[in-house]
Amino acid sequence: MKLLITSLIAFVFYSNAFAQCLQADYSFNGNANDGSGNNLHCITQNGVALTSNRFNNTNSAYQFDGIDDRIEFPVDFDFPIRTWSMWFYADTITAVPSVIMDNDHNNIQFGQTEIVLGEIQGVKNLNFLLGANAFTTQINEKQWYHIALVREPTGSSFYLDGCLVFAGTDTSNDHSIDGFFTPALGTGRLQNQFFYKGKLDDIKVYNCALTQNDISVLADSMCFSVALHENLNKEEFLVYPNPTLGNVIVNVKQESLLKLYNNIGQIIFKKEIPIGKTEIMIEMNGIYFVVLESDGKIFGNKTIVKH
Ligand SMILES: [Ca+2]
Ligand SMILES: [Ca+2]
Repeated sequence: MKLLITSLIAFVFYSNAFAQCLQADYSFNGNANDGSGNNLHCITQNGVALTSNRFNNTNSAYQFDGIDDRIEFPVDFDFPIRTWSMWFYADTITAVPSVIMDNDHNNIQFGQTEIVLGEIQGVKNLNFLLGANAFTTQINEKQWYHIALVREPTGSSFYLDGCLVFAGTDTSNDHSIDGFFTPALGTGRLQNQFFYKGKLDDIKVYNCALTQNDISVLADSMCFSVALHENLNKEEFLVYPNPTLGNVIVNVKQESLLKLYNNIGQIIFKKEIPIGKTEIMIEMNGIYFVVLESDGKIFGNKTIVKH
């Protein structure tokens, strides 16, 4: 099998090992319904409108106007072990904070969960909050990002574009003394201020703690600290020649999902491959990362160079 890599290949669906703990799944493809089977459908409010997603597919994400738009969840997902995963694209980030998601009220048992944007002295920031674990990192307007928050009884972990950016050990379950019992997207816990202007998509809530590798799968963005330093099962597959002039043979011992990333962590190619040899062609010179997944888990990765 010979595959010519020229552009992004259409994404394929495959089952993830962590799918069994998915509690709510909002693809925002045409509506705000929950696709997990639990029927936890969201309610859109004040004109929040369907828009294009990160692949430029129409009616596949929601646009918030920054004035009064919000999307309400039917329940508060107050799980002692939980993961939130989502994509966002902020049109503007200003000195007035804007809230992507706020799950915080006086009866919540396992801590508030908040994702807040704000500008301080010209720097645009993304703020994660889970209980009293907090982390701030600089981001850009008008760019899609994947974020994930993981809460465990021992602490919380925050991920940006598939990479762990913060691990906190606070277990105080901090929360506010007011707020709605059902969380919302696009506004703060009182749901009348801090409105978000931008897009949101693919909101997923799990009642388990996803791992770094799980989140790399969701983010379709290899974390380089994993790609370069984690010693995975490198004998499970062969990749040659390396360096290469263009053709690369990938030889695997199990059916796999092959992903090829460029040197800034963007996925440029994704394909299910059978047991044995698959030949791929790389056109552009550069450094690439071949990542193999099976059942939603990364089992190997290698760096290759195209001259
Ligand atoms: Ca509106
Ligand atoms: Ca979508």
